[in-house]
Amino acid sequence: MNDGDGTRAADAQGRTFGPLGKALVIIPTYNEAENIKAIVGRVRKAVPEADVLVADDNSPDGTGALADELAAEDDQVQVLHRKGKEGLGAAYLAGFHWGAEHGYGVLVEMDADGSHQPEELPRLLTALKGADLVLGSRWVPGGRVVNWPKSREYISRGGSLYSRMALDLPLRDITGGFRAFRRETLEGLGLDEVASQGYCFQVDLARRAVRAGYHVVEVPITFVERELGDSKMSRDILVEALWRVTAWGVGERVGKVLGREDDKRAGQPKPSERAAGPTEAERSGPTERSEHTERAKS
Ligand SMILES: Nc1nc2c(ncn2[C@@H]2O[C@H](COP(=O)(O)OP(=O)(O)OP(=O)(O)O)[C@@H](O)[C@H]2O)c(=O)[nH]1
Ligand SMILES: [Mg+2]
Repeated sequence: MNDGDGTRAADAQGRTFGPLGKALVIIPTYNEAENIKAIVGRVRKAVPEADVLVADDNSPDGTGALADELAAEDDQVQVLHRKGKEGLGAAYLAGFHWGAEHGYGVLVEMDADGSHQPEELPRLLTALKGADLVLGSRWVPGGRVVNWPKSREYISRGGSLYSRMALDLPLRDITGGFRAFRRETLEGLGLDEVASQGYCFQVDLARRAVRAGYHVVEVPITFVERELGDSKMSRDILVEALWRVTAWGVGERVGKVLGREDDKRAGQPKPSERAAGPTEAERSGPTERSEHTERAKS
């Protein structure tokens, strides 16, 4: 991989990746007044070349106004004021659209509460030189969580394990929200159809990226439990994740069975009978096929 100026990089399978454009770190906020200034300051210091977009859902605690103060002092900080609380997924979708419209080549997801450490951003961005999508991962070797009660760890590990099995994904941390996307990757995910809001928004994007054949890399991170402010995690968010992941898993399995029946009727060879590798149509599709095996990098 050419890590120098990043003009061209290749992964272990020999696929080459184009240069990374300018990065936008999107920070969704709802009542993060105690955290917003510190986190934006840390991002600006850790990756001075990147810009920051705070996507605030009209937080009653005045987070949006504090973000405006930061933006007034620093041209590389912008604020997207949204009309009310619509969930993490909607805030990210709005941030992605804003970033694409403004020509950013890399879109980063990061929480405001300090759980995602800005000092780890350079490692994510370096890994993105040889990938379509990089996931900050707690559950690959080298990844860990700090100050989490065991109950929270079980829920998170269980959520990733269930998603991994139900959706047959070769990934370890599927619910995490510290990620770096190439803009072209986001453009290939069909974001207009994404309706998920809470944790399952992250599962949905990971699932779409793997299904589209993108090269997804997990990089170990140290996740630190928030010290200030309140969690927005709720029972509703967990229930939404559970039913959506289950529905996707069932839907995909039914789709596969029906697809096989259609192939038989049309006299097509089954996928297992086909010569190895993607078809010409798949190769020339918008999303160049590649391996998307999990690989931990440090
Ligand atoms: N704009 C916007 N941001 C949100 C919304 N819900 C959560 N967030 C932000 O999304 C990030 C993650 O939310 P958290 O409450 O930390 O959720 P969590 O990390 O799963 O839960 P904890 O580990 O308990 O902190 C934080 O920056 C929140 O402020 C929302 O509805 N709108
Ligand atoms: Mg949090």
